[in-house]
Amino acid sequence: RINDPSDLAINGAPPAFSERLHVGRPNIGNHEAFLQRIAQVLDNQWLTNNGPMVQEFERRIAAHLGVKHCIAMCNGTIALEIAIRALGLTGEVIVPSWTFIATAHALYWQGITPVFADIDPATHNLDPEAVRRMITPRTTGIIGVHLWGRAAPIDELQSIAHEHGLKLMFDAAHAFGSTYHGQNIGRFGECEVFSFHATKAFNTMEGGAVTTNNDELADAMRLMRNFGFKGYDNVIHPGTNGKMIEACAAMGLTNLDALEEMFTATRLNYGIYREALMAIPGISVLDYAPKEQNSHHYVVIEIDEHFGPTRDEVIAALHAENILARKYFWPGCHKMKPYRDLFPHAGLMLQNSHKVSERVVVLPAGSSLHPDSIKQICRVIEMLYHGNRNHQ
Ligand code: T4K
Repeated sequence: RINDPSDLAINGAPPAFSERLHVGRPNIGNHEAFLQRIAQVLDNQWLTNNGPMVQEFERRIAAHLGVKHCIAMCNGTIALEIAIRALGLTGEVIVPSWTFIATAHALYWQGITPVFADIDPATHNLDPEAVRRMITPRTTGIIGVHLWGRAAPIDELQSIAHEHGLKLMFDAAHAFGSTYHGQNIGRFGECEVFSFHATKAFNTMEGGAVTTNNDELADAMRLMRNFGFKGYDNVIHPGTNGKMIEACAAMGLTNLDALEEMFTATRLNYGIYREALMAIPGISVLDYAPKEQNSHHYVVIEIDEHFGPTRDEVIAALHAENILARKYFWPGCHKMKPYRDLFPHAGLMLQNSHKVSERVVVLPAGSSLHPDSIKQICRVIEMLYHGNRNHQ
């Protein structure tokens, strides 16, 4: 039990947890059902290349989201790259800097310049006014990111795109299970791109998908995902290998069956964290839009000067307890090596991103995390506050 600052590992006590707690612990559905599906894959002797599991997975995802097309892919990054190419984006594309590096890389990898726009510090999502400021004659598109599963300001971004003749798509890597104005994420913009990586609320181990209501775009992406083949021996489009394998689709179908259960657990866990942490001075818990649905998969807190220990000291203290909290997405894409040389002065336009990046801590979560562990993590954070000389 952690009842006093002297019980903390940084003060010489044993760690609060004997095993490491992870931010990205996978949510996993029924093991038996998964193994049965894997047996089916082996019996089928069809392991990849648009097999029956992938086709069923695509049908079920499209129906679940209420969108015409779901094109399953091997991961979210390749799905982003294919969507960007299928949309014909070139020149400059506006993205937030406060996102996982894959959003920027998917553009840069294709010779497109990611132009970083600032965020709204209350939601961590793109600030539409900041997007306007970054438009130049070379801009061809905007990629909004629904960070932490909270929808980007879709209507505002759509108006800007419309006004300036830009293509709008979304990186929905975090947003499976989220809504915007009560409608499922997955059907906005030209297309939306999901990641189903192991660490995501809904996972296929590795995997991703693009969803869209645009028939032509869907056809192009299906070709591009499979080297551009239309039938045997006939390549009609440039392409790559973006295919999802059957084993991943089997995981996806299994997890889809368990979605309600998983999200109920993550929602409850988020609530326990929130209640315990809100009472501690200097800590704020990033909330989710109250009228919208969300997987509540991410527990993101910000630490300000009233807390005492700095954010980095908190991370170090949590790691000493085997609580592997992260500072996603510090320091921001614009400060990562491939981009900081390109945009040495980007920071001037990205002050909210910078401020948030210095404060954020992402805490362990996931449906398998026990509420008692959450209470213990919160006790550690509380004792870090009380242990600070300034508060005694
Ligand atoms: N756009 C956005 C906004 C994204 O967040 C991402 C991915 C993408 C695009 C690209 O989608 P993908 O191409 O990945 O489908 C992880 C994930 O690899 C990445 O998918 C994710 N975002 C990102 C936010 O997190 P790392 O480098 O931080 O992963 P790693 O290995 O440090 O793992 C995170 C934590 O999870 C660790 O504490 C270990 C734990 N973990 C991880 C795995 C894989 C487990 O407990 N079990 C596991 O199976 O990037």
